[in-house]
Amino acid sequence: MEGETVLVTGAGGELGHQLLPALLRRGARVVALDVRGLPPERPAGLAETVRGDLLDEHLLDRIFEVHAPQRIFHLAAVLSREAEEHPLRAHRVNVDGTLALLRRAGEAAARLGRPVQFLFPSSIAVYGLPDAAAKARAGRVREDQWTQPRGIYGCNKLYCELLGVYCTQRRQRGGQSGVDFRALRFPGLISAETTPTGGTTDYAPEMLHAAARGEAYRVFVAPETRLPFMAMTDAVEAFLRLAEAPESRLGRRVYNVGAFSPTAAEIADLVRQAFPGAQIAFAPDPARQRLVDSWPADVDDTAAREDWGFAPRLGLREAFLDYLLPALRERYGAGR
Ligand code: VAH
Repeated sequence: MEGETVLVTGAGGELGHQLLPALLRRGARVVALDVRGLPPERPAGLAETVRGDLLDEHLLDRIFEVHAPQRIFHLAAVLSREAEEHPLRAHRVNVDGTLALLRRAGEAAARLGRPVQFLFPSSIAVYGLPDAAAKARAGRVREDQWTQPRGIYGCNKLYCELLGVYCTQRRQRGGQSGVDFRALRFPGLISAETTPTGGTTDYAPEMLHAAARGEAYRVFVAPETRLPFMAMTDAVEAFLRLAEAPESRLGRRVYNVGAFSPTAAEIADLVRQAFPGAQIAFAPDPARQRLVDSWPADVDDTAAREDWGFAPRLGLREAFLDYLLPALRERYGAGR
């Protein structure tokens, strides 16, 4: 990645917060785009920081003309809860925005005479189990199972996966340069450095950060709700490992990745052990419960492990003890 120009959309978000420095450490020339701009603590050394809208055609044209990115990490998205509340805006950002970027990536590849790599954060939201009983029976879900999403965000992500695969297959059939699309179906992600906005897996990081701040928290899913999660550090490492994998190693373009699959009650128990005074109550929200009941309890990530060596470093206890708790105690006060 040394010396390559990499465009990151949604760069001001949670994944971007840790991806940007990781790309800079690999010697990439990073262009960061976010509709809200980047937070003050942005990393030094970015080639350009652009505050702008992915749907601004002229802005995208300028970025591609000036920078001609060789890789794109397309993180910009309206997440699941917000997407349910604003489905049309979710479609415009999640689908129309992705299509606009795919089109320009293909055009840039033709000009460059080499493929432009397009890294896409898909989600376990593309899966749709009909109810909690089917979810329990399904267990660890493979990439080709249960892809009937119940939420608009999952529909958006699944369609964008299909668009990316289509663009890649056109390149491979036609022989001309085009898009090298690669996607990970991320589970819920937990970061010590940032808190999420607009998601449905947010209860896990929100519970943890609230306890570290000494604030009470009401969990919006039932205690028995089980979902796959991973530490943000492992998510960034997986994304970069996929990006750097030789294309010949890829048996597919869309991969599951996971690390641990606790219930919400198990997360609450770990938080209470770390912060004995934590006030955690369960108050399930029916709409959000229906959504999480349609997402798999766990994912089968064998393909990622076998094809390109995916290997998360942190299981549930290590994520808490080695990554999250030390960082949170430093962030919110050593005494907690
Ligand atoms: C969300 N964090 O909650 C995202 C995730 C599995 C869902 O993609 O919307």
